[in-house]
Order: sequence, then structure tokens, then C-alpha cells
Amino acid sequence: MGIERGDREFCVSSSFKSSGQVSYELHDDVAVMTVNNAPVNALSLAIRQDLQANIERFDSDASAKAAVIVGAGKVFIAGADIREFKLPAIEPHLPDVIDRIEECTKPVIAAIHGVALGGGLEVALGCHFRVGVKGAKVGLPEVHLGIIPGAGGTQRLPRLAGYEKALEMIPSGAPIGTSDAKAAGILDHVSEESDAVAAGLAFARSVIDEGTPMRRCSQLVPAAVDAKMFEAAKLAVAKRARGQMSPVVGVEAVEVASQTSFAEGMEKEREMFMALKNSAQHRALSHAFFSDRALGKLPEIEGVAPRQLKAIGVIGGGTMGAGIATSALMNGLSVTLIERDEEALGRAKATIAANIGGAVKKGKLSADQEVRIFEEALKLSTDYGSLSNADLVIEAVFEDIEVKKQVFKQLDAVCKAGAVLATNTSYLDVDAIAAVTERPEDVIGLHFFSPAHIMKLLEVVVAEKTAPDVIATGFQLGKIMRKVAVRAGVCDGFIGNRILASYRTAADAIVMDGSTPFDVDEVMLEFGFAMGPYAVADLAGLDIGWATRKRKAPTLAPNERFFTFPDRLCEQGWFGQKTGKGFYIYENGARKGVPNPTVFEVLAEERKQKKITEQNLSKEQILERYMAAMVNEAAKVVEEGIALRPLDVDMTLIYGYGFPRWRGGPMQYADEVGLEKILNNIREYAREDDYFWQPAKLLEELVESGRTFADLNAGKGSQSATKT
Ligand code: 3H9
Repeated sequence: MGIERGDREFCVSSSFKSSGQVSYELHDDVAVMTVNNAPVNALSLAIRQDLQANIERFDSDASAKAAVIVGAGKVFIAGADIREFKLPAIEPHLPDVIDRIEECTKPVIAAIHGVALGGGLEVALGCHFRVGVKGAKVGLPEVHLGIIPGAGGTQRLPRLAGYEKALEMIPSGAPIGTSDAKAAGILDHVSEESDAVAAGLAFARSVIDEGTPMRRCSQLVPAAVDAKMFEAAKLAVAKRARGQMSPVVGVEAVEVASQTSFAEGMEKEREMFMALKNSAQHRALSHAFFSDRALGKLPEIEGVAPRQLKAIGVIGGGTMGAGIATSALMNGLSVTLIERDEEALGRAKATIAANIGGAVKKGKLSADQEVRIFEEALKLSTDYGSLSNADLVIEAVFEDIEVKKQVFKQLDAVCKAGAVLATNTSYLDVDAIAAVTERPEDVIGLHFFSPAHIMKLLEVVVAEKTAPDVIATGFQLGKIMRKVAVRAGVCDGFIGNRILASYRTAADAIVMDGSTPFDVDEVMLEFGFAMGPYAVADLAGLDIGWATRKRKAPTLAPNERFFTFPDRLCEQGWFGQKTGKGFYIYENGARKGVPNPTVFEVLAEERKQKKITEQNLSKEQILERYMAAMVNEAAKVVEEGIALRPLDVDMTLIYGYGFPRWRGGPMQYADEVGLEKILNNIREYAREDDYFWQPAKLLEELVESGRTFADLNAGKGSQSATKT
């Protein structure tokens, strides 16, 4: 059977020297090629060269009747080497290597263990058979990097598994397990063996003995399909993707498979892949991928073992305390929850039961686990003495420094030596709280976000005296609770809430000066946030901001602008969603509101009183101001060492504040826009309000030296000359 090869030549140059990262070993008449590129066998240039050379060798090796490709270590192959994406592409390109595998005249079998992802699955799709061992997963997660499969995945998968499966897997990027993959025809066999080599060899033997015909995905005839299916898929995927391009392009690439020959489809796939690979979205999502992995890599805890974490205590059973307890219980920790009286304990237990019940309904926990949690893991008490064995205690009481200090004095008296004492404060001074104890080195901030059993972000707030193993324990807790832990320093609001306060102030100024909250929300929705800041305020409760403004009013600087228009809503008892009215009106408990017309009247009146001449800002100008405030404050947060690196800010905003991941976070976004442009805008705005718009020194310094936030992430130069 001949196959389409285009005009590519498949030969290995005689000067090529194998790096030995793909080994070739004969097991009787079966060649086993093992890809060995720790930690995940990414398809680097050396691997591609070796793989191609070994395929050539196999094809001309008369003693080998079949070949098995396996991965060394934990996984089969996790895809292309993402780190090489920034470099010029060097031959052999992956699609060509895979074509060469498929073109082999003798059967090649992929034996998959761990995961076969992206280019890894594409290599397997180029093989003539695929075997999976127990627990293996296969997937095409490229969309999460802002690209699509670029080595035939969008053309071979629909031919092998059908359009529906391809439209499920490619735009979502979600991997599937062996039974699903077998049912879809992606795997020919699921082995009972746990060893991929043994599974591959056994399958190869049966292919040789039975003369099973070789199957090349590129040669399969795609089933006929109704074009409407792709239109519907594009609409549904675009809605979910909210501005991210790759999932939609993924659908389009699968559609191409239904319209053209394999060879043409491959050309089109390459074009689409390359266009996305050169996009800001790919840069942003790659940044997010590597930042996720960099968050816990901190010099201060390198090689430091965390303290024991089995039993934890939670003080306070309100929404936050109950959420923290739920998260701990769902992840196998035992929890002692302390409340003032039995009634409060009853309420806390009911909240936890509702949370856990919800998790069971969603299939995140089994009914057995639910029973075990309430029979064994959760203890309720009004006595601080019950915390004497706790390894870590998290305080989640009322946000008042005096109340918190009292709690910490009591904890200091009852907790065992070495217990970690944590506060869940969202902005109070952790140093001051630590100072009331005899063991400030054991005190840390663990700032969860509500609802704590759902939100991914955990700010690990390191106080002046916090010991390294206590920091390591904070990160360990994040890992156990499956949260994204970010290191933050002590200041009002830490990383996230401090930056939030700044861009909220900018939003209020934009509104006061002539736009509406609905304009701002619309711009931010179009930018990719799930909700705009005023819809978020309605959700959180307008009473929170009202209380903050009352506290702040007496401390204002003479030239500080202060925005009280939301007070006019609060004065009418409108606190947002929970009262049915706020900036929006929520009819019959609806979660999405319609603009509240009173807001227009309130704003007109306030502008009249304050003699404000209305500006007519365009959507672009609204976005520029909003983002400039966010980036400027974020730069100050990095400059002061509150965030160690720009990437810590980016991940905080993505996981805690709904910043679209495909934009990479505010610092990555700022690099894309250009720091000079942002700084110039800030200087321009400062002509109207030089109190709020004070440029961060770090921003000025980066512009002056021609560097970017990415340079700081890469460790190029100090964060700021101002930092000692
Ligand atoms: C692709 O294939 C494109 C093709 O369609 C077309 C090409 C033409 N490359 O996550 P971990 C590193 S795009 C380079 O902590 P785990 C990672 O940075 C690719 N490096 O381990 C980390 O390094 P460090 C499509 C990679 O056990 C270390 O490996 N594939 C790659 O929790 C350990 O990673 C994907 O998107 C890579 N492809 O999870 C899969 N992958 O130690 C991406 C990982 O220095 N990878 N590294 O921080 C994953 O999903 C997870 O890493 C995996 C292991 C599940 C494999």
C-alpha cells in the first residue's frame, strides 16, 4: 500500500550522530525503541533525529519483523518540547518523523504507559497499532498552550476515532483513559500488564503470528458528516473559550479533515499551527504553563522539608472557615473546627455538609468518603484545648486585628511545639499578629479565596520571622488541597487584594468621569474576564466596599479622589445579588442582572455636585486606564518584594481574580502591549490626578533599560534598583 508523502525526502544525513536518547534493542524478532528524555520524554530535536534514525534502521533490519515504541520513566511521551518553541525549528520536523513511522513497511506499535500527550499521541497515531497499559491516558492538550496539534493530530484522529471524538478531545484538550480510548478505536488493545515493554512485545507477537493487516490512519476514509455539526461545534466552543482562539481553530482543523485529502489537510494544519504558534495567546499560555511550575520553586525553601501535616484546626465556622475545613476534609486531612457555641458549630457543620454533599453529587467524592468524613475526620469543639494535637491551625475569624490577636494568644497557649499557626486574613498585618505569640517563626498567612473549597488560589503570606519550613508547609498544604500556592509578602492586601483595590479605584474614576459601570463591565468581559468589576462587586456584596470606605474616609490625603457613588445604592439597602439589587437588578433570584436605572441618576447627581465635566472615553481608553492601574500597582508589588517575580502576580490574578489565562496575567499582557506605552499613558493620566497615577519606579527603570517583566522572570537583572 503506497501512501502520500508529498515531496519530502526521508533520509538521515550521514553526518548525523545519534545522541542515544532513543535506544534500539532486539527482543527476538521485535525491535524495541525506547525514548529516553527525562522527565517527560519531550520530542526535542535530538529525540526526533534519533527516532527517525531508528525507524530507518528498523525498516532495513531484516532480523526485525515488528517494532515497539515505548517511553522510559513515568510516561510514554508528553509531546513536543515546549522549550524549543521559542527557537527556530530545525529538521527533522515532527510531522515528517511521524510520516516516516507510518510509512514503515513493517508494523510499528506504540505501547503507552503514563500519558501520551500532544506530539506523543501524534507519534502513536503514526504507528500502525496502539496498546495502552492500565492507568494510561491519551490526549491532545495543545489548545491549553494556545496552539493546535501540529503533527497530524487534527487529521489522523478524526480518521481513526471519528469527528465527534476529535471534536471532543481537540478543543477541550482533556485527556481520556484507556477504556474510553479503546471504545473510540484510539487504542487497539488495553493490556493487563503494567509494563509497557511487555505489553508491546505481547501485542507485536500476536500481530506477527496472526499477520494482522497494518493500519495507517492517514489512509482511513473519514466517515461522511453533516457540515452543520462543525458550525454548531464552533459556536459552542467559541462561547466557552471566551476569546481564546485555539479551541475554535481546533474545530476548524478537524473540519478540514472532512473536506480535503490527508496531504492537503496536513498542509492546512501546519498553516494553522504556525499562525497560532506565532500568536500572543501562545506566548501567554506558555508563560502560564511554565509559571505554574515556577511558583513553588523558591530559594528559601529549596531542599527544606515541610512539617508534618495530618491534623489541622480551623477557628471559625463561617463561610470561609467552613470552606477551608471542607477543602481539607476533601483532601484527606482530619479537621477540628472551633466555634464560640454549639449553635455556631451546628451552622458550620451544616455548611460543611452542604459543601461535601455538593462534591459527592459532582462525583468528586464517594458516598463512603462522605460517611468517613463525618464519622472520623471532622471534630467540632468550642474548646481551644482540642487543638493541642493539631499540626497546623488556620484562623478564619472576623477581620479585625484585635480579635485575631486574641485568637493567636490562645493558640500560643494550647498548640503543641512546632505547630504552624496560620491566619486567613485578607489584608491585616501578619507581623503584628505573629508578634503576640512567643513563636513568631511558626506564624504564617494562608489567604484562601471564597468559596475556599472551590477557588484555586492560596496566597502563602510570609511574615518577617516566618521559618523556612513553615513556608514549605504552607506550600505543602496547597499541594494537598490541590490549590495554586503563591508566595506573598506582608502589606495591605498582599498581592491580589492590593492590586484589586488599585484597579477598582481606577474603574470608579472612569465611571465618575462619565462612563457607566456597565461600560466598564462590558469592556472587561470583552477582554476575557468572566465578570466585570461591578458585577463582581454585586456578587461579593456592596456592603463590604461601603464599610471599607467608611473606615478610609477619615484617613484620606488632601489630593486623594474618593468615590462615594456606590454608597447611594447601599443607603437604600441595595447590597448587590443578595438583596436583589445593586449596580444590577436580579429579578427572581437570577444570577445575571440587568442594569439598575437608578445608577444613572445617582451618577448624574454626583457628577453635578462634584462639578465633573463628563469625558467620553472609548472602549479602548477604558481598557487602557484599567489595565494601566493594574500593571502599575503590580509593578509596585514586585518592586517592594511583596511578589517575588512578575510571574507570581500573573498567576495570582489568573487563579484568584478571573484574569483570562490566555492573556497570561497583567505583567505578561503589559510586555505584549509594551511597557513604554503603558508608562506614557500613566504619565498622561497623572496630569489629571497625580495622587493616584504615580508611576512605579520599577516600570520606569525597565523602560529606561529596555527590559521587560519577562526578563525579570528569567532572572535578568534585579527587580528594582530601589530594592535593597
Ligand atoms: C505539542 O506536542 C505540539 C505538537 O502537536 C506539534 C509539534 C510540531 N516540553 O508538569 P510537571 C517539563 S505541544 C518540555 O511538573 P507532572 C515541565 O516544565 C505539547 N518540558 O510533571 C517540568 O519541568 P521543570 C503538548 C515539559 O508529572 C517537568 O517537565 N503536550 C513538557 O506533574 C515536569 O513536568 C503538553 O502540553 C514538554 N512538553 O506532569 C503536555 N511537559 O521540572 C504538557 C512537561 O523544570 N505536560 N515539561 O519545572 C504536562 O501536561 C505534564 O508535564 C505531564 C507531567 C502530565 C506530562
